[in-house]
Amino acid sequence: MAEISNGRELTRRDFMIATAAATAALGLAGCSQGEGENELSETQGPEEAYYSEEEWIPAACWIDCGGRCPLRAQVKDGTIVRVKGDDTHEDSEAYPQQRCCARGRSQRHHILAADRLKYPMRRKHWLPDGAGDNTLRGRDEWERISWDEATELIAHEIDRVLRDYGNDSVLVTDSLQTEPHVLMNKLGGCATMYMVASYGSWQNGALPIGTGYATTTTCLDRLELKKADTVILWGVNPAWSSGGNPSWYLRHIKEAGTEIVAIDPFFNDSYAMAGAEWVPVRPGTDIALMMGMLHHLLERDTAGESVIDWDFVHTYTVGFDAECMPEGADPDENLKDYVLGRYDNVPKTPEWASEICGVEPDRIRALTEKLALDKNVALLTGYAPARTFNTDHWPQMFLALGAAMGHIGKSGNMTGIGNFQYALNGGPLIVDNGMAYPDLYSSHSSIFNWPAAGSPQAMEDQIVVDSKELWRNAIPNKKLNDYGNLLFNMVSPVVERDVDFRIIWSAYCNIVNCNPDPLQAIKSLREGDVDLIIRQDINFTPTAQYADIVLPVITPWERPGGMPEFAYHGREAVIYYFQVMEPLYEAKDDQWIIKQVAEKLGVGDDVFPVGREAQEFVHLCTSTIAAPDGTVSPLVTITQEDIDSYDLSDLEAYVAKVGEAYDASDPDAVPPFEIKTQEGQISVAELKKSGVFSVKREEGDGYAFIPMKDFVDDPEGHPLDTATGKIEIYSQALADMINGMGYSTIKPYPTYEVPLQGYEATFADWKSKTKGEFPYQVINPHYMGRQHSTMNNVDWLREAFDNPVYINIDDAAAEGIQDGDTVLLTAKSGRSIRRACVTRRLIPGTLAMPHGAWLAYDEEAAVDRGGHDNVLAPIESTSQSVDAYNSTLVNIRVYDGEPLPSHVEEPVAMAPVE
Ligand SMILES: Nc1nc2c(c(=O)[nH]1)N[C@H]1C(S)=C(S)[C@@H](COP(=O)(O)OP(=O)(O)OC[C@H]3O[C@@H](n4cnc5c(=O)[nH]c(N)nc54)[C@H](O)[C@@H]3O)O[C@H]1N2
Ligand SMILES: Nc1nc2c(c(=O)[nH]1)N[C@H]1C(S)=C(S)[C@@H](COP(=O)(O)OP(=O)(O)OC[C@H]3O[C@@H](n4cnc5c(=O)[nH]c(N)nc54)[C@H](O)[C@@H]3O)O[C@H]1N2
Ligand code: SF4
Ligand SMILES: [Mo]
Repeated sequence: MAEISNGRELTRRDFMIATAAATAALGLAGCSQGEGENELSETQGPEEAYYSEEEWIPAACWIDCGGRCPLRAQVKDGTIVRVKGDDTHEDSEAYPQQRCCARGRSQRHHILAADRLKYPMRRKHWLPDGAGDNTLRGRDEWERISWDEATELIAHEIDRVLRDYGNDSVLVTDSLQTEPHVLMNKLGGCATMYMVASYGSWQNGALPIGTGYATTTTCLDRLELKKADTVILWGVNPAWSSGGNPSWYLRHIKEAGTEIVAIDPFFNDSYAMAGAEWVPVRPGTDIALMMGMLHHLLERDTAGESVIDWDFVHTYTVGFDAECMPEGADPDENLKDYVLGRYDNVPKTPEWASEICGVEPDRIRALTEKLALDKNVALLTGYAPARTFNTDHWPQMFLALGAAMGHIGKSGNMTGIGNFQYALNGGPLIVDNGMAYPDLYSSHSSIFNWPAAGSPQAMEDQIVVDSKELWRNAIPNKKLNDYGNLLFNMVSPVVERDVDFRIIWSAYCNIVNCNPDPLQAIKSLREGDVDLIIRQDINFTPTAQYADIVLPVITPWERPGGMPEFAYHGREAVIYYFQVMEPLYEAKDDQWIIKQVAEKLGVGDDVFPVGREAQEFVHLCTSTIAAPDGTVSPLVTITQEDIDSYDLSDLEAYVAKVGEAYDASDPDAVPPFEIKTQEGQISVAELKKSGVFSVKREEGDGYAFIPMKDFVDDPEGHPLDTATGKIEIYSQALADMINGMGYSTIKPYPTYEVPLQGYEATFADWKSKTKGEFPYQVINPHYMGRQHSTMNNVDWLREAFDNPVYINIDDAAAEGIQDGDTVLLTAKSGRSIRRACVTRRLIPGTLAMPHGAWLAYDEEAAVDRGGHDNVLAPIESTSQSVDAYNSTLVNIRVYDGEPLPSHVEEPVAMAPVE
């Protein structure tokens, strides 16, 4: 077992290069960064390693950042001495290197960190059979236990709870199929979770109106984006939240002479890099802004100007005006008349919009010029603006604005999502990394392919809970407002159900950290009847800290390699990685853990019948490349020699078993996987050597992607998947779905709803504009220095990216706050302290608190010292129950307690068992 502690082998030079590059490229001017001499200077390693020709081995970067970049690790005597990015070929626009970001370059400091979980641990006052003291969760002592004890205790508890309470009492807390789901499904099923965290109101607001919520289906590809005259970036920040190549694509778009406009409360680093014109807008007010723009256009239209593409509107949409209503709908329920104020006597003029959104009326009018009919315009947004209360009409209003000017379905035009995975480069995957298991088909996520993913429970019967319902209702009241399975868009009218969660089994999602109101979560966990919380994790994250049994897991650096679970690396590249080090301490593979528990439960050893080595082989065989016409063929050439080089005995046995059940007469049945040679584009040896395969792109290569082009070219032949076959600016399906959930109700067409927590709610009196108790709106930009909570422990990243709260310079002056002051933020749900970064890059009245820092709650002082965004975030729900982090209401003042040190000097939670 390799014993490597934090930073031991790192050189000062490593550190200097990484931080200098990162801060130079992305640091915000005017903010205090860490000042201390870095600790790593004591840890001199072999300086010559930097220059040596030691072999570079392809290594994984796997976190949920939206990217998948190939890393290359230099290994010496079993230790990673350096990490670099893709330099396998010259960099060019047609054939870019798949470059990694500062987080990828810092993975060593994540994996080799001193706070790695080392051994299985059990909370001292936890006892089996529900007999322990749960009030001590998060403040108890820990003791080291053996794997045998840990898995025995878990098996005992699962067996007991299944017998006494049934399958619905075991909650596995991730919305994807994780390893614990696989076992629970074999045991008859379990309750699972749905995250309303990510896509905001695009998640359920997009499909019913005829668009999508993914970049792959709604964004132009990177070469098509260059054909736009204007790109409107509406709340997107690839420089921070889409690492890898997207920022570079943005640079090419800029260099093509494209005008770039940014509509955002925050002048982020992407806009700065692209030299964008910034239109500062208040959080959660974009619908009002869009309505103000549309009102101006309608007025000019009435005056006889040709500013609206009525042909487009009437051919491709329903509900925009009384002339194109869907059958059966009241013509007096259309967007145009609503915006003109015919229903509520409130014309949604630029002046009306300005009072809400903060953009001056003339600027709102001028903004419409950017979308002019005779221009190619890309209206490109992300999820952040829709992660606010009462924004169910965001996608619909956005589509309406794009449709009004016909910026849909044509070369150089789009109205859609272009952030996160595949940012600024939409379109179906050209190369795809296949799947890990041979018997079920899914092109994107092999997690869904795990055996027994389908449980004996019918999907409609499975209990699915979102985090807000879990903490505020299901645990304390044993009641659940059940509205079906949102993940699969299987929403049904709400019914109240009794629930009694006795075991929470949590791998991956950091549930105590990344969901609103962790203080309510902790209260529920201490006071409710959950008998056991199991946490599998890499570091001692907040979810581990509040658990009962903690299990250390290995990372993709420490287990047999292969291809990543998700093909997020963009449509043009696939990557391959190796195991680059031995597992640290007693950390184990998630699949190994599940097998041990399964064995103790007598389920047999076939929970994961195909091991990692064979899973890697299946990935290689099933990875594909698409021709420009969409025809798919194998990507990797597999020779008999390749087959012989793998131990495939488990795969052979499994395939034989699956094959027995295959019914060739069933047209839906997938033929059994065959272990055979195949001809592809790259050999296994070549792929393994470089760790990456990319497709060269050029204008006219046939891979151009224009969302909705088929529909716009031939609306009859290629109708959209909606009730009317058109873009539904009036969507009964949307309204029915959301109204059925039982929170607030919406109309079938876009209206402006005053948000539960939004700009208006910052006032005690709106008319006189008298501010209330919580006068500021907080947003949570996804932060360069970590990926959600992951890597918050990394010293390099902490030093490169301090973790302040950003405040506008005028607000700071009004509050008596200086740059670097420690400030206290107070919201309805909790309090947090941070150092202030005073900036001109934020609209007044808004604060930006980077997302994902770990909760470090001081119970005595009732304050979080970790800079944790969710301590402030509201646990309430409106309409589709989006987690509404991006307009959390707070007040801010200089903190009168101990000032905070810089981020790199802040303590990292350490597993107490050494
Ligand atoms: N480094 C890093 N990268 C990540 C992640 C991470 O945690 N760290 N998380 C990944 C995940 S899972 C996701 S879902 C994506 C998230 O990525 P996004 O959904 O794009 O979210 P953010 O990066 O938070 O915000 C993008 C921009 O929207 C702006 N914004 C916020 N609220 C509003 C609003 O109301 N109106 C307007 N117009 N703009 C607004 C912010 O100021 C910011 O400039 O990022 C992914 N990438
Ligand atoms: N306030 C606020 N909250 C937010 C957001 C926001 O903008 N503001 N954004 C939201 C968004 S968009 C999202 S997607 C969610 C994300 O929420 P989460 O998915 O909960 O966030 P992560 O930090 O990615 O959690 C991943 C966890 O999995 C662990 N992990 C990584 N690899 C492995 C592995 O191989 N095995 C095991 N067992 N564990 C592993 C990591 O250590 C980490 O603890 O957060 C949401 N929360
Ligand atoms: S963008 Fe994501 S996958 Fe790529 S190096 Fe950064 S953290 Fe890793
Ligand atoms: Mo997300």
